[in-house]
Amino acid sequence: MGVLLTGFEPFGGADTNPSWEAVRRVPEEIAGYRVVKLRLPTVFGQAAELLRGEIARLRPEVVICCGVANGRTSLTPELVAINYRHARIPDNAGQVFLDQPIDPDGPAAYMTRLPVHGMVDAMQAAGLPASLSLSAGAYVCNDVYYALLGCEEAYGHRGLFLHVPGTDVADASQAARGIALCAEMALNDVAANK
Ligand code: PCA
Repeated sequence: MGVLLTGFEPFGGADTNPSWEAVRRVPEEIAGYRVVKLRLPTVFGQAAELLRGEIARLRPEVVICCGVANGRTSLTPELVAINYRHARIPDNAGQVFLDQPIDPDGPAAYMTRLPVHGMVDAMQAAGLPASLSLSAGAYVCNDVYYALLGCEEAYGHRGLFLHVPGTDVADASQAARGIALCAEMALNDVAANK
């Protein structure tokens, strides 16, 4: 297998989610590797479970999960996933979590082992707005990221979360180019460190 890419369904009353609109537009093959795409529900716990199941089934080398972060002014690879849920906006199942751990027995945080600084540089060099983010928040995106990095040892993939900005900052085809660039760099990194 090659790359598993995910985006989210709409949430918070929106009709579309720019993360899924971008993921849909990524080519089906990157650097000779197959690309599989999956749309995740914006639901705490459920999205993470679905993701883990697909990783176990497909055994991809690289997994890049994408979500929208409205208000951001660039494409932002996320360095860190934290063991924390805190959001006033309900998820799509109506759940609200305030000030709680994701996993009471889990580590406080995980950091991606993929080259996020190089990804930012590559996206900028391609003329895309990009910068590093040090927090994926405490809503469903962070929940999925914590699960993604937490199962790397079990399944052997390398994971990254990438937040895309609103479409006023980067339209779907620009965001798709950014995702494809990050995926290519991740695949190269994995191949170089085999
Ligand atoms: N963004 C939300 C969840 C789904 C999405 O696209 C977040 O940043 O947590």
